[in-house]
Amino acid sequence: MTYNAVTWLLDRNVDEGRGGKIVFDDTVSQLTYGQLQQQTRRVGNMLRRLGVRREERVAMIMLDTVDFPTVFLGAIRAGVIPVPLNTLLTAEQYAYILGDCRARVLFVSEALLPVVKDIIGRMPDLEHVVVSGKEAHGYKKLADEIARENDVFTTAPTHADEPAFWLYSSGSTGMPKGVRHLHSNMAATAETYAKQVLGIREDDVGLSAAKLFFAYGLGNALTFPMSVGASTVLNAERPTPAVMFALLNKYHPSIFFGVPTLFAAMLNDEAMKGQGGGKRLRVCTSAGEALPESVGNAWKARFGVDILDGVGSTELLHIFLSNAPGDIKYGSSGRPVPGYNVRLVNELGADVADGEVGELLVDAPSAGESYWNQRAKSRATFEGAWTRTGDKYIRDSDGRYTFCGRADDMFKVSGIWVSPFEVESALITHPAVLEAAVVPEADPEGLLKPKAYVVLRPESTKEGLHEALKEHVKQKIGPWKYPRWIDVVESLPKTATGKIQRFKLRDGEGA
Ligand code: 3SK
Repeated sequence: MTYNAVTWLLDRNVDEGRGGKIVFDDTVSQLTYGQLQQQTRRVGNMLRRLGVRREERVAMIMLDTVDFPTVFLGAIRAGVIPVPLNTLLTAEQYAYILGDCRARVLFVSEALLPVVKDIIGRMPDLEHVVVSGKEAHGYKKLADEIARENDVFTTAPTHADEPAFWLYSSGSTGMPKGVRHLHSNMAATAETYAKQVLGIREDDVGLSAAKLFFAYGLGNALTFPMSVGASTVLNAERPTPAVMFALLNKYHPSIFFGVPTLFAAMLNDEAMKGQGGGKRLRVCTSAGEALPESVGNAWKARFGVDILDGVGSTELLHIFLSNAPGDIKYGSSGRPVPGYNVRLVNELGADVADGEVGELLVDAPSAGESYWNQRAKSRATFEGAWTRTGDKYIRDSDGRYTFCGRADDMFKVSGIWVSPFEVESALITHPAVLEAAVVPEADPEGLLKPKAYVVLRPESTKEGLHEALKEHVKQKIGPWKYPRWIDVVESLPKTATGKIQRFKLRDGEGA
């Protein structure tokens, strides 16, 4: 039995009569489901003409415009593997990944070409560069290449269990790893989280702050709307509060997919104080890092809608633990998404009881198959049906899960576990603190104690701050957990998905 993700995501919408409906609007161009179907068939023909064969990889360094879904879905239709990459990497990081995945074609947005120009000549497998934009700068221009083709194309007879696309996961250590996702994985995230938690429906209009190259953004802005024939606004710009408020007020999306730092920045932005969330907004989602309770409450008070905080991973493609409409507890990641089973285990692999900290393992219908060319890391992460997340969680007697930090970020003070996350959560309840990161630091005796890096709110002063913060934490969570040292910094080092990179602070390179 063959199964190609594009038949389910795209062709089904045309077959069901939505060919004339706009699916993507990037504020400059729009695409209907019917136009996208034609364009992806042309991309399939183009890839064949360029000599790309099934299962070979094509890299995408592309901004969120209508060209992204055209290339991504066109490649999948042809059985070719698209590898969307973070648009904020350095030339050397791109060189590593292009070499690792042996990309035959690079699709790149014109604005990002300067970053990769100098490495193109030294990628042994790379044969073509196709530029999305007005000028091709000596390479192939995407619009011209597509225009040369016709839209008759036989979709590759792929299998549901066959890799469809790769996403690179930037763990806390080592080089990024290519996670191989299967044709059936997109439908798995849509049928579970999108339909059963978000209740996504055909009349929804989505807006995602997370870009399409992130697993979170790919689900939010491509898989989920297309799974029900809905529409999405794409944003090629940096998601600043001003940009997001402008899009909310112009397009009135019904679902806004954000991240904690953005929600906090939007709430704190003085220039945008009177701005609303748009007249259709019915729900917001948050992922990437735990959403502080104070941000969830302030957002609900100002915009009248809840933020559903959840947690997902690149390895599992989207969210597997989430709060749900009518079942929200800010500060908690919620409950397992229907269709996902979770366990909390100790160092011996035994299940822990409610109220005890354990590592979170997930049995997921959307799990990646493996990391490309990384047997040891694949074995350590994908253990049969279970995927190890490396996240420490605690489950309360109501079945809700609360994040306690990364497995490798926890540390002991006087023999007692300290979760950096708990100390950070206490710090950001102080009115002077916008963001905080906590890492272990050895005292003169060589014993570990918490050290904090804090970003202050614009109006705060440093006078008396250190003592005030220490006292605040002692009061909130107990005397041994307070940070013995506090550094005030401009910003915290974070991954592309917004997770604090504590290992950089531990190694002294990030602040
Ligand atoms: O960081 C997350 O929580 C997340 C959520 C959905 C998909 C991917 C990721 C990394």
